[in-house]
Amino acid sequence: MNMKPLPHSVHTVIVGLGQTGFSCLRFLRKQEPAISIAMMDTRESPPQLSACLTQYPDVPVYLKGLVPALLLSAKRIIVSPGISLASDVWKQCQANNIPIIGDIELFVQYAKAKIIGITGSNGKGTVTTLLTEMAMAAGQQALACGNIGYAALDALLEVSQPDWYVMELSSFQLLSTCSLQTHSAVVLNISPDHLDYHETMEHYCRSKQRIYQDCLHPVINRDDPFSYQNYPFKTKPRSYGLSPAPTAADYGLIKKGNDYWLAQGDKALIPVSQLKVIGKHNWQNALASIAIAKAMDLPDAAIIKVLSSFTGLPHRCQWVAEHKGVKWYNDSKGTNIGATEVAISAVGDTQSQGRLLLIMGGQGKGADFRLLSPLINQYVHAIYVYGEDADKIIEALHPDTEITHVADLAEAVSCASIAAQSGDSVLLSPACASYDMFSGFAHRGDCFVKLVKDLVHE
Ligand code: UMA
Repeated sequence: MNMKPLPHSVHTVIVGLGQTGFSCLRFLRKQEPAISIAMMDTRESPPQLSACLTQYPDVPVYLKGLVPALLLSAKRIIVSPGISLASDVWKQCQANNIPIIGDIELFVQYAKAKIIGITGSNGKGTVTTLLTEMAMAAGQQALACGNIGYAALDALLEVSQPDWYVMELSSFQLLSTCSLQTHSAVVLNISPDHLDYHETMEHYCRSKQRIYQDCLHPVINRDDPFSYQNYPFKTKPRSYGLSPAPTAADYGLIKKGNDYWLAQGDKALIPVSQLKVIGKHNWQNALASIAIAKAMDLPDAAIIKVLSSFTGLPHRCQWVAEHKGVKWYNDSKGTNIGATEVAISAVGDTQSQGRLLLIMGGQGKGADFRLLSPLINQYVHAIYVYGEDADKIIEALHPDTEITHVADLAEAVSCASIAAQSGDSVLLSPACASYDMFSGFAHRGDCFVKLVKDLVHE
C-alpha cells in the first residue's frame, strides 16, 4: 500500500487502523506533534484507511501484514484491542524492551478527571450508560467512552473536561493497560467469550480482574464468584446480588408486599416493577449501577430518576415490532453465549404462551455452543442458523432442537416469519461476532430491524 520508501526508524508505530488506531493518531498528532508515527494493519482495507490517507497524507501506512524491521525500530508500539501478540515479532519487541501498550494506557497517562471502570462479559454498555446518566442527573459532567463505541482518546480531545470518565473496558483493553487507576470499578459477570484469543477461561478472568488493580472503591457481583475470586483486593469490595444484602454497605433485593425492591442493606430504593427494562440480568445491571453511583456519592434522587426512565440500549433485547401477533426482538449485541442465555430467558419469561424462535450465527470465537442446550431445550422451539460457524453450532445443538441452516440473516428472517404463528416471538441473539458478514453488531442489528420492518410493510 505504502508507496514511500521504508523509513529506517520511527518513534511510534500504531497497529490497527480501526476506530482505536485512528483515535491514537489523531491524539498523538495534537499532543505529541514532534514525534514520527507509522500506521500498520494486517488487513488489506481497514475501516479508517481512507480517512487516514485523506487527513494525514504524510503518515506512512503499511497494510496486509506487520513490518518487523519498523516495529523493532520503534520507541513505543500502540496496539488496537484484539490483536494477538503471540507471534515471534512481538516476542522480539518484548525482548528488546519496546513498550507495547493499548490506547487506554495512553489515555490514563493524560486523563485528569476521575475514572469509573466497567467490564464483564455482558451488561457493560448498559451499566456505563446508566452511570453516565446518573451523574448527569446529579448535575455533574460525565463522558461514556472506551469499548462502548467512543474511543477513549477521542473523549480526551473534547474541549471541556468532565468530572467523570465512565469507561467500558474490554478484556483486550485491560490486558494492554498497566497504570489504570479507578475511583470505582466492577467486573459485572464472566461467561465464555473471546476464547479464540484468550485460550483459557483463567486468562480471560484474570484479564478482566485487572480492572481492580488500583481501585479505590471496588464493586463485585456476589452471584458470580468467577468475576472476583482469588483477586487480592487491597480495599474491601462492596457487593451486589439478587439476594438480601449481607451488610448495610452492600446491595441486593428485598421483598416488600408483592414486589421485589432494589436495596442498599435493608433500605429499599426502587421496586423492580418500576424498571422499564426486562429480565433479571437488568436487575443486576441496575444494582451494579447503584453500588457504583453510591461510591461516586451521587444522590438517591438522581439514581432513581434514571433507573425508572431508562428503556434500554439499541440491539439489547430491543423490541422491534409486532406483526400478525408475532413479536420480533433484536439482541444483535448478544455476541457470546452468556448474552444469548440472558436474552432467551428474558424474552422467554415474558411469554405466557406461544413459542420462541431463535436466529443465531456468525463467528463463534471458539465458544462451546453445547452450553446453550439447557436454556434452548427449556424455551426455544426452532433455530435458524447462518454464518461462518453455522456448522459448529448445528453440530453442538443437534439433534435436541429443530435447526435450519440458512444462507444469511435475510433468509433467517424470511423462514422465521413463515414458521411463526400468532403468540410466538422471534429473537435475533446470535451468540457470535458479526464480522464475517457485517461491519459490527450495530450494522447486523440495523439490517435485522430493516428486514423486520420490510416484512411488516409488505
Ligand atoms: N485486526 C486485525 N489486524 C489488525 C487490526 C485489527 O486482524 O491489524 C482485527 C482484530 O481481530 C481486532 C479487530 O480487527 O480485534 C477489530 O480491530 P479494529 O482496530 O478495527 O477495532 P476498533 O475499530 O478500534 O474497535 C475497538 C473495539 N473492537 C474490538 O475490540 C474488536 C470496539 O469494541 C470499541 O468500540 C472501539 O475499539 C473503541 O474503543 C467493539 C467490540 O466488539 C464494540 N468489542 C469487543 C466486545 O465488546 O466483545 C471486545
